[in-house]
Amino acid sequence: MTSRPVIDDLSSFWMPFTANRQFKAAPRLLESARGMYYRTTDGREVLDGSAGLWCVNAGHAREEIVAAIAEQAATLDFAPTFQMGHPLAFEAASKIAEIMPAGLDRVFFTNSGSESVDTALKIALAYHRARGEGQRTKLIGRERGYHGVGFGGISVGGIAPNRKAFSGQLLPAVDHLPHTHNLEHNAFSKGQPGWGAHLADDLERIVALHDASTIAAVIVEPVAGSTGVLIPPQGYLQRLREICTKHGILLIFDEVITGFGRLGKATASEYFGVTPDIITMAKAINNAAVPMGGVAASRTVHDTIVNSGAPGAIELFHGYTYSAHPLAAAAAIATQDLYRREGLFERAHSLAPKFEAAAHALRGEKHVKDVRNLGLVAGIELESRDGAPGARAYEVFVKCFEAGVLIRFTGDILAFSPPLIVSEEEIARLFGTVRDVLATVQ
Ligand code: PXG
Repeated sequence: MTSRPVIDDLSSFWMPFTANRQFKAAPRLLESARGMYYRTTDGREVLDGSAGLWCVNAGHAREEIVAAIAEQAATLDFAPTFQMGHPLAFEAASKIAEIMPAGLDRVFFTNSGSESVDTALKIALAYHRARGEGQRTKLIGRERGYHGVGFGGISVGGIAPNRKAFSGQLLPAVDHLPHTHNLEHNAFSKGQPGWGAHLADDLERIVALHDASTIAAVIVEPVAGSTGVLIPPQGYLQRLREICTKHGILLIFDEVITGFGRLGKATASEYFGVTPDIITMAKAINNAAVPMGGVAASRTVHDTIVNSGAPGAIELFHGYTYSAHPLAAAAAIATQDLYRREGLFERAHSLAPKFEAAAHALRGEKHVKDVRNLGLVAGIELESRDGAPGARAYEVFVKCFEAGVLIRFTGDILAFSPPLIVSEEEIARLFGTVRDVLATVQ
């Protein structure tokens, strides 16, 4: 592969969720990728311990996906899906529907997780209105929840810095459940922690405060990823489901990170045996080869909305120019076929115990105050430096990258989510590198 000259003007690209000035002073640039590895512009190989941003679950540049996109680009580059259609849109939706929990087989396509969240929240409001309970408008999120960056997503989300600058214009009818993170009770839990199911009961308090007749939906990540890998306590999601059902509130699982094999099943819903009314998805839907997201709604939700419109009327005033874009749809079909053919969800399931052992082997290393994990996700929480939260994890991240391993961090929590094709040797290298780096960090 020919190397392009490294661009020397980095000023025009305003980078997302990045310390722009810090990055541009010492950039980290990726040039190509294959399988488990990135290659940097200075020719170094980097083991991908984060599946890009939790999204390249089948590994990079998979031939089948590349070929499907190339062929589609030459055959039908774009087709509208407003009052028009193209076959791959329907095929992609059917393939996704096949692996969703029973009954959640109506799929709306978006281009990102943020759009999926806004779509799901709007569907929840439209559903209640269609069934004559249009006063159900309140949306309940959770502290430390991440639901993307749209106004809906940051409103139900629970990350202070994501809300602060925009706080004057967040959605007004929102409340939040408490988060479930508690190291006093749950530090170094392997898999689901035992303590904390009762935190779901706070939904009863919220219902008592606002009255169920005003609440449309509860949205949570089954496993919170971006705020530092928060694993739900045993019984917690079941309890949320029961309370929602009791009060006629829709339950939305934001599976943007947990979908498509991350926990060793197609969805976290399947993994936990808890079925929500709506699932949002995005990352890994098509191996991140073309931007795409989706929302799977139950037939009840879908049919209530679609059957409520007058014949010939548009039932849901919502959609994106690129909903089910042909290249994204082609990539989704090829990716879903690949996941199935290679048994990648099962592979994640069978690797999970080894991944867990490798992560927990870092217990006792300098600065480590918690290790937590589920499926092929792990979080390692570090003690923060006095007066400089996040600085230590950032240093670990940079040093790991220099040592040839890409991880993620948020605050002082390191996050691990390799592609599902990762080998046992690569798992060992991933955590081994972090161990070596931790020993060098103050
Ligand atoms: N919901 C969840 C649960 C997410 O994790 C989004 C929605 C938004 O998706 P988009 O496609 O709009 O970014 C996300 C995204 C990280 C990291 O390293 C996590 C995300 C994005 C970028 C980085 O934790 N999550």
